Amino acid sequence: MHLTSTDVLLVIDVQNDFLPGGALAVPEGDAVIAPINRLAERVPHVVLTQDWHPPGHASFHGSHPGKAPYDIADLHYGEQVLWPEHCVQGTRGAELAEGLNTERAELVIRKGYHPGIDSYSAFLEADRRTRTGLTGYLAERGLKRLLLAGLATDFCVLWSALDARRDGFEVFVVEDAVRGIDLDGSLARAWDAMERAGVGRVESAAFT
Ligand code: VGL
Ligand code: ZN
Repeated sequence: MHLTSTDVLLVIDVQNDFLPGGALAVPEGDAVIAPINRLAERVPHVVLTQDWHPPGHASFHGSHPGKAPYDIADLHYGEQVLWPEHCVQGTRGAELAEGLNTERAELVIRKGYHPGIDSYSAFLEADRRTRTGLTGYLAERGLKRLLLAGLATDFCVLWSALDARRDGFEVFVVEDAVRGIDLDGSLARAWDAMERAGVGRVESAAFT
């Protein structure tokens, strides 16, 4: 696939807590690092996201007495999966993965920092009203095509891909540079939803 000057590698949540041994480990999560690092040397622009929750965040099961990890809660904006406590601001688990090449990152956008609102998407928070600013940033810089990589395929990558399409970007997910959590079939549903939304799939080897 031919790269152009308006292409961006958008790397979602490659943070210690999502890697093996982390608080919300994604199976094989560390396998995304090598292909992302290769892509980061080739794609003209690189933007990273960082899940960045305050202690006691509404997406943590511990913030809801009687709830267990992966239960569903009814929050003011709708249903929310309750996660183990993860990516707490300032902790080691919230840091970007050690092996991740961040040198070419032009922007690191943090999300999920409002105490009462989660944000899987890099663009629009879970209340579906609060914007992160990323659409404006990309638009103002004339960046048009997004290559998505990172964690997790069926949550933050999925929601970011769908919102990017809604905001008019061309979107490809780099298949070997993402890994999923897969709660009750969520991974297959995610690929399906992305296909229906016009999200393309590509292998990192297509950019060598
Ligand atoms: C994520 C669950 C909770 C993700 C973030 O990065 O996919 N998943 N917070
Ligand atoms: Zn989170």
